Amino acid sequence: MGTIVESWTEWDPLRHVIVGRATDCHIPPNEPALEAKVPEDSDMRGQHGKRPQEMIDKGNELLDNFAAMLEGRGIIVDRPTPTDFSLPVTTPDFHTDSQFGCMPPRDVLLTVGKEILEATMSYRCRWFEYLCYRPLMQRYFDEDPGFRHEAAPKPRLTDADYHDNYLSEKIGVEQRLKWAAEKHFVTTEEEPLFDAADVLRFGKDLVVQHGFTTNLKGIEWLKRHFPDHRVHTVNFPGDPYPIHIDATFTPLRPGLILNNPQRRLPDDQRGLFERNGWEIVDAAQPAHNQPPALCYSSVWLSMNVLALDDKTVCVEASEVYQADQLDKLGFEVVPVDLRDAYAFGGGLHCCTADVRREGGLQDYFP
Ligand code: DAV
Repeated sequence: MGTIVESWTEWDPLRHVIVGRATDCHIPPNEPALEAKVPEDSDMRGQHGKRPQEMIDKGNELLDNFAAMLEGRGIIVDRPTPTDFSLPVTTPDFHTDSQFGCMPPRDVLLTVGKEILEATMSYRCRWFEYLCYRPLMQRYFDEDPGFRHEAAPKPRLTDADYHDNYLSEKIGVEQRLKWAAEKHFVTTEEEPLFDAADVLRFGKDLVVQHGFTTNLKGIEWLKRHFPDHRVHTVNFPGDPYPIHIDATFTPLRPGLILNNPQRRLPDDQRGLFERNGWEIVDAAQPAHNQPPALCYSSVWLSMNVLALDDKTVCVEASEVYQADQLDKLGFEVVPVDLRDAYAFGGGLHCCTADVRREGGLQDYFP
């Protein structure tokens, strides 16, 4: 009863959120999009199958605690309904032997105003992940007469979607950085592709990362889909594995953005922010030298923080340098133990998706 879907930014006061689950999460078999993303020295190379149950239980415990903490602060929390991720995905165009999970709703669901848009995704193993959120979408549809439930066109994900020179275990970081600088990513321009976690919401402006999981056609599709927004394309040439913007570029409040110092926004893409007096500061160093075991993401999940409002930020509890920096920038820092859930698909921003934040549509870059 009484759901309202509406969220325009990453920092307005959070009132209702989805928190993912680690349940039944699988390491999917190899496929082109994964081949390009799994770091060359990763302990995940060559492995697939259901993740160890004790790690899943621990991940769920941390996600449940995070959800309970948010509820304790008066925020409504909903959870996805996992499907059976051991099932294969077969379409007329591709087959893969198992699926992924539903820990990072941020990758799948893009909330813009009163709309929640299901992203195309670009991994075959994540093709059906939206189904985990359909019970919630149906309920929001019934409860909120203003809710717009949208889905981007499902992609075909044939081999034509992937550059085959990325399909090698040994490319080397130097070559990857060269390709990133040339904007040569694993996904081709065959059809529109995007993950929701490549998009940041700044009121009337949407900032979208062009990289492995979002191609230029995907960004063009978003432009046509949101004609009342200004959609800006950014890329971060320092990132050899560019997926998702939320461990790279993190807006915290109007006028302030954290930027990963290894993945700086190029000077020629800073105009929008500089003209409007926004400050882009280097994020603090991560507290860890290595990601946890069986984790896709880099140590920069340190900056994958969740803003509860423009003065309060949830930071992973072991990320002491990031917490200290945010404290000095004037935020109330809420430490959240989540590191043992990183392996299921990310940090505090990844494992959530907005349903409602207070505040209406504003133009921050007039
Ligand atoms: O730095 O590995 C992680 C983003 C997860 N949504 C990284 C990017």
